[in-house]
Amino acid sequence: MTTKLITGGTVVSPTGQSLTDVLIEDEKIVALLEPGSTIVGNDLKQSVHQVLDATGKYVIPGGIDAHTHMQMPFGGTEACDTFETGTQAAAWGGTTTIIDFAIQRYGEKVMDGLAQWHEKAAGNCAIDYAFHQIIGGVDDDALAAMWQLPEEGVTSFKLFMAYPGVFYSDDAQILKAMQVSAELGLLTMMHAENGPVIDVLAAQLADAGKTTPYYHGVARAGQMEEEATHRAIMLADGTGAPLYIVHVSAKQAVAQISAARSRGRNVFGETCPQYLYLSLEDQLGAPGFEGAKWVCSTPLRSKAEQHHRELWRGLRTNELQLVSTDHCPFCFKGQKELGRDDFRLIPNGMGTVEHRLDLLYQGVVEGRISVERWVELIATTPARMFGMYGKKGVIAVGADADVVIYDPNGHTSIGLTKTHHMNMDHSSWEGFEVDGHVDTVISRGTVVVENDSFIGSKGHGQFVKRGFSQYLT
Ligand code: DUC
Ligand code: ZN
Ligand code: ZN
Repeated sequence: MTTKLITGGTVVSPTGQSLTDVLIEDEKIVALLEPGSTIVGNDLKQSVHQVLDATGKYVIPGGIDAHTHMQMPFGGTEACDTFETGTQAAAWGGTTTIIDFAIQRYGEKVMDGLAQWHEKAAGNCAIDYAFHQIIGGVDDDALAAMWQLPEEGVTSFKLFMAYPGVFYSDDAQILKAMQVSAELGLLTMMHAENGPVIDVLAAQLADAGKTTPYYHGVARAGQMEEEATHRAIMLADGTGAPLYIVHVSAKQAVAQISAARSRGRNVFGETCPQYLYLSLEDQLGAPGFEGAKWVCSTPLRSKAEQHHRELWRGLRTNELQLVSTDHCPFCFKGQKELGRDDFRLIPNGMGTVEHRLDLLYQGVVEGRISVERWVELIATTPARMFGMYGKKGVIAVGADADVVIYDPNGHTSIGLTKTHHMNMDHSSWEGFEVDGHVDTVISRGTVVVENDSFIGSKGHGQFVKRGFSQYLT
């Protein structure tokens, strides 16, 4: 038995904060104590194996990134973080659980795709991990296989209204998958962009010689996200399926989600740090081919159109419920470069898994969200949304000891030669200077990051079998 005491810190939950000491025994939190309490002995600091001083710091539940793509084959190449490098980078940034996407494509078996993802991840992760299932080919076989997912601990699946010929599902396929979702209580996650229309617009731009990364953002117009979000909501409405819209970037999509929620529908929305800070003008429009670093879908949107403001507002008012990263990193050399002559060939995705807590904390620094809401967005709601609450997402007796000691007075300089542990040859966040610092990260009772060093190990992370979403019961 190993015991640890986190002392002097302020424990933050979505409902408040208080000076509380946290006692950990092996992998679990076993007591929350008033500082100085003698209820479990007069000399607790002397009798535990390790004391972690959190004076002046926040003590928060470990972050849960509910949307990552480690070593995902995509865009003619493969996302360059492995489960090993990606989960280490996540740990550096205070994330102690990721939910990655297992993949099934047209003609493939769902259970084979899931088994393949287990093979990739098992024994390689520094932190705990769970899976969603991408259904990239909705056929009778896939529909039948969906019934087995809950017992595998996979209670959510992603469909794509974009990427024809790759992961795309047409409306009839979406309807059928949603019927299963409604019956089973599986959460339908939707990539909501009108792919067939986007592909025509992209071809027209390329034919007109508009081939730079900027036109990726032009082709994937806001109307295409708005329309697909609306259509997904209507299909969910008709079938009764619970719906979760991933990587929302357009303010019009927020309005669609918000309207559905006001009608009492089980519709949820996630956004990502890139949509809160980066833009079509500044990043996709960077000189030369530089903008390729920020080609992702949904795309970065126009600064002038005030999407950032509306997304922050949505996060504050609970029109959007959580912030994930859609971490899907590609190196510039040899990967992003595939599209040097044609933006359509640039692999879609960027890397953020390491920086989500810090980037969101800027919302607290700038007065956009409260510190309690920060914790809710990065840890507690992901746990509740994806069936892990109690074990994850909360500092409470009986919960896994996934804990971050966060220094609000610290500072983090992000950049390739500064803070950067993802397996990428560039940082999507180069030059970002942020207030706040992840000091200590504990994963199931083991300190994995301390004193600006990673001291965890490959294989410490375990697969988390998830239950059904707490928002649906
Ligand atoms: N969008 C991306 O940018 N990358 C991975 C898949 C996706 O939907
Ligand atoms: Zn997507
Ligand atoms: Zn994604």
